[in-house]
Amino acid sequence: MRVFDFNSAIVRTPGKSVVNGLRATPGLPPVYENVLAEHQSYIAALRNAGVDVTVLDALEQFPDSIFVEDPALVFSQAAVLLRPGAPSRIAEAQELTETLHARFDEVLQLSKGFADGGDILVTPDRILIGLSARTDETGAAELQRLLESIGMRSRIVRVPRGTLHLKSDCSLVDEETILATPELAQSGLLEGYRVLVVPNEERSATNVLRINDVLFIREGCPHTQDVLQKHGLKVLPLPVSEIARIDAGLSCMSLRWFVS
Ligand code: CIR
Repeated sequence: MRVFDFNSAIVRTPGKSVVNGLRATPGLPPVYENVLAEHQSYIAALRNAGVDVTVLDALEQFPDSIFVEDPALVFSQAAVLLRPGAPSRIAEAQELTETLHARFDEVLQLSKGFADGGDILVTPDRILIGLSARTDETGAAELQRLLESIGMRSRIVRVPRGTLHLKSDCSLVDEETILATPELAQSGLLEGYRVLVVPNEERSATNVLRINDVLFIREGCPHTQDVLQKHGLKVLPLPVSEIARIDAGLSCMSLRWFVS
């Protein structure tokens, strides 16, 4: 089984409060109805790719809770409840506890420090844990220890300054290849992987999502699409311009795993 083979996923419906989601730079907030439409097309794309999708109810008290990737990490054999680094998001993990216990025999819990799922890149031979403004050294070391306990190797790396999450700057597209921003590609951090570089003007397209044989990418990024198609990938562009207003991309809207 490949690390991007999935048949199960959890997503969470956006609440109306999503318009107040965190964002690093000022600008227009998203429009609720448009976020909802993007979310629905994302769910449809997951289902078309062969994934059984559980849709959780909206949580109005947590504007960013649509981004279920950040408060947890899931694998076939176990799940990990994380501690998101933004104060407004830390309690989102608790909201997933019941759902994860109902689906996984083993549910581990980060007990100290902070770590966001957006900073965790799963690759075939190791997991990269990015240190960022959301994931600190204590959280990363504790996560590394938890991963070891379930037989998974990881490496802690530093995310370039100003980048929200590790996966804002890179994504796994096949078993050997990572799509990355020019800075991350040159950083030496991805040594051992083949790296495809996102054209600088389309850097917001770096967060892509491989599901089985399809690669979801951000709509309206022709150069990135071209790079990926030339690499032989089957690409599916999806609309994410509304959630991009609150610094989000494609991986953050789901937790994905494979049930045998
Ligand atoms: C945040 O700042 O936490 C949200 N507005 C965006 C989270 C995006 N998460 C992700 O890419 N994993």
